[in-house]
Amino acid sequence: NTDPLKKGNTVRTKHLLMFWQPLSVESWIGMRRGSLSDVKDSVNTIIEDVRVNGDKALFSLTEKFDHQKLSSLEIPPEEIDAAYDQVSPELVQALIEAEARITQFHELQKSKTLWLEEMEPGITLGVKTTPLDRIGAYIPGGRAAYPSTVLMTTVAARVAGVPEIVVCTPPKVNPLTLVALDIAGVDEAYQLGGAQAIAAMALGTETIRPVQKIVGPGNVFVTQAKMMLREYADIDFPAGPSEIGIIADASAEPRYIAADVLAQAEHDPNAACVLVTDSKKLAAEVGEEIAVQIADAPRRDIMEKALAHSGYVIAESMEDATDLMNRIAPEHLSIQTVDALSTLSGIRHAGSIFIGPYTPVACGDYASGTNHVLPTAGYAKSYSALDVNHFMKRSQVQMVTREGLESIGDVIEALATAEGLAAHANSVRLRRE
Ligand code: HSO
Ligand code: ZN
Repeated sequence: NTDPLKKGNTVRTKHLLMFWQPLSVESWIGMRRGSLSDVKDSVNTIIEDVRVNGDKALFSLTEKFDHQKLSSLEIPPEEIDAAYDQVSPELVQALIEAEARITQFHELQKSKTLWLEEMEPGITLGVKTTPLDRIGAYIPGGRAAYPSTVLMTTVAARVAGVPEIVVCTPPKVNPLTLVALDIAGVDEAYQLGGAQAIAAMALGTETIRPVQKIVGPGNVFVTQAKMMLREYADIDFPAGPSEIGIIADASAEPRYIAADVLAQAEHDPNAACVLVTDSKKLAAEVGEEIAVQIADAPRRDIMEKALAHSGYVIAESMEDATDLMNRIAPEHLSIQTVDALSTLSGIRHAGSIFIGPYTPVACGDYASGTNHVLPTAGYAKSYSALDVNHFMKRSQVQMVTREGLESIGDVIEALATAEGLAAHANSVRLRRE
């Protein structure tokens, strides 16, 4: 019934063409990267302003970009208290429940603070794990103002044991975000957005002491600033506009896939969705469903823009589909196949993976407990979802006895001498005498 020549089907078919099109993996990959370097110069100007003028630059840049005359950089604690009166008790409860599940899942990620293992007589090796001292989380404002992101970034740090957790978020902070800051137990919160917030946290100013690592999503300015300031503060990974990849076979439910596509598309005009399937029929049905579901969607405008660079890829087989999906390395991967766990075994690159018909991405966005701060634009090939390990570092430890030194002494002395480092060799030799 999608034949455009049949009477009554014209409108629907027009929608299909507009909203849902065949795509190549190459074009997807090409579209997801880039644009960061376009803002390099303007971000550099902002960074230098903050470096030279400190707080003064933060006030003037906030006036320029956010049109706010701040009286303090810090979000006044009274404002956070007052926010509770502006949100419903049900919403506060929802945040509390989400926080509890996120905490529970992140607790499971903690490794031992110290392990030691005797590798051979007299040679004991191990690893000591320590949380970072001070971290910063960036929480976007504007269209992408998410209280849930406060929980995702800061709970992971708190569970890791980071004693000082700083948040920056653009001024005119939404009351539910303020409540989330309180529930998460954030130590310092600043009403600062954009590249200037990243510069302040990385370089430090009179008011804001520098942090060791900056995490959280952001627009191109924020992400570019994170990349450029890595000399001063480590970062999590580039986290840009949201994406979903769906790998599905003929057994999948098109309505559910369409719903997940639109859930991703409503994030941002630059969000993107790709279905990889061996079923042409499924791809067509998903297109029809998208046309139906988008009709009265509140964020239809944004969705249409996102769908303009979204679509489907027809694979020759499900193995081929898996290979294509690994090349895409999507931020979110939804697996809708008869044997989803066997599909999972072939997947190598994805930020977060959602299995089966009853696991929409929204589960992980809010409340199941997994993190929603994820590498986008194919960065899932080399980075992992935000977790406790992002806030920890590991020191390797060793303890060698006289006996152990005897076992490895000859090897050390030989290699040290070959490298022309006589003092290294001597530090072993004199202990063996
Ligand atoms: N899908 C977004 C997270 C989010 N969704 C927040 C709703 N609120 C990036 O993973
Ligand atoms: Zn989302």
